[in-house]
Amino acid sequence: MRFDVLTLFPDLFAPFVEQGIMGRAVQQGKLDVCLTNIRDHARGAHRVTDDRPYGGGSGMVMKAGPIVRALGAVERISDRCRVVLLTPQGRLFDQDLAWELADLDQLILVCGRYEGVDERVLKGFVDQEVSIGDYVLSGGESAALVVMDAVGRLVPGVLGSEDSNREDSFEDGLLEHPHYTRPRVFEGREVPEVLLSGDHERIRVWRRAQALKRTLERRPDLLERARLTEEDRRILSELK
Ligand code: 6GU
Repeated sequence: MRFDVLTLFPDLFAPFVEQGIMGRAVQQGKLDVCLTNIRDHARGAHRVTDDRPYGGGSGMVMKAGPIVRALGAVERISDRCRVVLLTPQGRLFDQDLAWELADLDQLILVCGRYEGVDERVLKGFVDQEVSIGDYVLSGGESAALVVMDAVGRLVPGVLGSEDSNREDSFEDGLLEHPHYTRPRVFEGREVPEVLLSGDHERIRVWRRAQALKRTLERRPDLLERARLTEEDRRILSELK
């Protein structure tokens, strides 16, 4: 899968693209990350990319021209391609949208800066607006990294073992059970006995109950959409 990022700050992306899971996937050719500096498509000696808002008010607005020309310069490798603008006005990003985007061959991420982007970029040049949460960022760059991380790891072959996705938080709509590793006692705190028992069925049931308990306590909203088995419902009614 290919990601294209249109940004005024392409240098911000290097450490994420070069290291960790993403770095390995790029080296293995499973992911491709192409950075376009929007300023390279601005005109005039000063390469201006923003201007004052019509109607007045504080802050600056990103000009349509440089963004639209930058989009025009991006090579389209497939029809299975989507142009996404990162903006707090967008659809809330979640695991369902991550799966949907992971099915594409190419995802073009446009990072807004300043107070916003000229509205005329949205009509005809952008397929979808996406927000990563209800808080204010100073630009879409960190949001683009979040989207690339969440989407990239769903691309086949990017994670070591294919099914590590399935066990992750949110894949069945629940928070994860707690994890422990050595030592068995850390500053007087012991690992739960069940995890040392070697009884795989007991461990499975305990973990599931822990996941349900945490979700009930911390994110009860998730339970309404979670995929629950009969066993899950029995455990939940006991917890309540
Ligand atoms: Cl995608 N961009 C900006 N600027 N702020 C945000 C956001 C995106 N998502 C949440 N806040």
